[in-house]
Amino acid sequence: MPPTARLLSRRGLLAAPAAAALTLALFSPAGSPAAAESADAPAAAGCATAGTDGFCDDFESQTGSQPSGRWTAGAPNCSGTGTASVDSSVAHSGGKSLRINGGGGYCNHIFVGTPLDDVDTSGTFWARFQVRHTTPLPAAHVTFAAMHDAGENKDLRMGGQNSALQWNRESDDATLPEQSPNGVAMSRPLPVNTWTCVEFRIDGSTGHLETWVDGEAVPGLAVDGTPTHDIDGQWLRKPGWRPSLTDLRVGWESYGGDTDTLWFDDVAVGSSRIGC
Ligand SMILES: [Ca+2]
Repeated sequence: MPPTARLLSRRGLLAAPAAAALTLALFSPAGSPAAAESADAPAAAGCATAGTDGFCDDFESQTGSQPSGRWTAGAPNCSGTGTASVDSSVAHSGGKSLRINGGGGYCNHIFVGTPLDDVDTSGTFWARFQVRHTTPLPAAHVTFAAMHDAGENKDLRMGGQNSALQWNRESDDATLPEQSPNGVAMSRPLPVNTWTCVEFRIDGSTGHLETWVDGEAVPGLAVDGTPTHDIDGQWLRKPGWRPSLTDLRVGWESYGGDTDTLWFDDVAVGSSRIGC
């Protein structure tokens, strides 16, 4: 509440609802980005308001320490110290989440994945997960989510580089945004020791992609089909990329020596925006 409204409210000159309305009038002009975002993003708590298609998993039905059901833990190519488990002490919803102890170096990677059979990825589909971690994204490249692209038989990866979030296409190592200072500045870090809502939309028919963090679009993490220097210029140099995504994995892969501990919860995919 701005000082004027607070003062009027405290003096009894404005009832609380009127003061709130004044606050909105002063700080939320119609058509502002904040107003548009709140209109676009449905409120969601855990899996309560997930859509009717796709899936949402809050991990509450997991009964053991090893992920089961739709989830399979694995370490492609080689394995080491990375581990995945169901954690009953840290959760975004309910009492359970998925915990990743991510080791440094490629062969200490670990992922927990699910097929994307529930959702049509040939057109637009949406994904949302809650993530919490202990260590700021490092300078070196890391991945904490990946999807298998059957068209390229390679992964589409989400992670970090230069301390900010990034997408990476394994087939040609293109990054989104470009890793120039201007590009990195149009992404953002992933906060530590708090839950962060990550949403993305991918259109398999156009290769377009958008990303939101805590409900806010991240301009550097978007492909719109028109090459933009520092953002999707490098990405679009590969013509005709139309991902055919068959699974969703969360975990940790470190191409330098960086380690992290991460928790994932309320992982959802669907044909419409799920919200946070
Ligand atoms: Ca949970």
